[in-house]
Amino acid sequence: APAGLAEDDLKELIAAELGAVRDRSLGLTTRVLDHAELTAQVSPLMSPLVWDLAHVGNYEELWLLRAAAGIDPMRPEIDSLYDAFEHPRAERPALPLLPPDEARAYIGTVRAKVLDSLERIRFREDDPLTAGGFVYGMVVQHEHQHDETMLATHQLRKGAPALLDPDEPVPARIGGMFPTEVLIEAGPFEMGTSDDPWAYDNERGAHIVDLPAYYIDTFPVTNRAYIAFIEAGGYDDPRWWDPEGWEWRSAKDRGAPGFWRREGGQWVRRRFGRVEPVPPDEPVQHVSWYEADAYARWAGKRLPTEAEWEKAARWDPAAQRSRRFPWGDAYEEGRANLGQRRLRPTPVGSFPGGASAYGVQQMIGDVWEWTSSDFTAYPGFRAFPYKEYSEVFFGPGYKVLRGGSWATHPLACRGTFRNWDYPIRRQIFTGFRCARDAVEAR
Ligand code: AVJ
Ligand code: FE
Repeated sequence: APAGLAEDDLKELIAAELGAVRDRSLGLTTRVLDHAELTAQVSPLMSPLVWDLAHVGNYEELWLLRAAAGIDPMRPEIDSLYDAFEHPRAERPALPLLPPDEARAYIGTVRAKVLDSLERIRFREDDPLTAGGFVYGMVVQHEHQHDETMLATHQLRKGAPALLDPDEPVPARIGGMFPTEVLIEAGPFEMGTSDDPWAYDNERGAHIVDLPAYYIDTFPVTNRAYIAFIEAGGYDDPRWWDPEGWEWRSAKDRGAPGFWRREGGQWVRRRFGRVEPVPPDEPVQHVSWYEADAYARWAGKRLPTEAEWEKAARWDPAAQRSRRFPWGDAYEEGRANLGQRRLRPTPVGSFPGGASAYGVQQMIGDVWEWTSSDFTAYPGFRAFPYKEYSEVFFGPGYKVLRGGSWATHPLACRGTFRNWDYPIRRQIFTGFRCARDAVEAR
């Protein structure tokens, strides 16, 4: 977290993180795929990878060169190509996009000018754009978010595997007997943030929310548990489904999470070009909100609200304050599966050291978790620095996801971070956990 750093140290951190995220982006694009694959569209849901690559550079030019440093546009004629609002994803392959070598040269030139201007710029506490290095943090996070999107494109792509799974080992197991759910007592907690320097507008500001008591699952729902739902006929019983979810399920006769199929009497899944048996202890991935909602009803539970998720993750009842991460305020390696250290979620129980004050585990990393909540503005919300990051998406169409996935970088993840998507979507790295009402003894 950049809070409290001297300006020079903050600039050093920013330069290092800009370098690291670019290395990640190139490792998902020009280093592993040829011209044809970079310019192809693998699904109408996704951009050609070469679009993401030039888009992150164009966004960096807009915010770090033009807005922050006052430098004239380099190539104003390409702005509209990379404006996500002018051209929906389905249209992007038909645009006269920069070819891969030109895209790489363009983003490299932008980057060189950014590093040059970073030395001269002053971060001013009275200027919200540069205070605490905010706009630089925004651009670093933006590129990491697109890298996660690019991983979803890789997952959808056909053909020989392009990505190597670093497959970092998980910490050694300690203990091992955990309750299946945890009681969160009734009472107020602080939701959102007013002082996280790189938080997005939609996470601000901190406000008190009072919740009745509830139970929340210790872990995300596993493949083993989800297979029990499938085998109990869960996909064939409209009692469990939201009416719109039943329609979604029926339109294509869906009967399992994305990328799964039945082979030789067992469930297998395609993962980045390789087929493997579905690992029973991993959190289920690639489920839509409708599938999560149906499972929860079948299990006699429900999805947690966004506030319930955040209280279980962040509130420390002894200290009467909210933490930035479940385990504390600082990001620490070895407490969560984040940052593409593996190409998969880890089995439940892999990170007991990442538990929240209440003992809820793996809330950060592994899989994005669907909540029952629509994506809406917090009290006193003000769009900053532009309406198209969050504000235009507020409303009943989108459901909130929390916690980040194995593909989310630690800089784009924290207990307050809010993600959102349509309830039918499951190409992203989504899972869920369940909750239920509790009636407290008097
Ligand atoms: C926050 C993941 C929904 O990918 O649409 C990227 C992030 N915003 N470029 C998205 C984003 C602008 C956004 N999500
Ligand atoms: Fe973007």
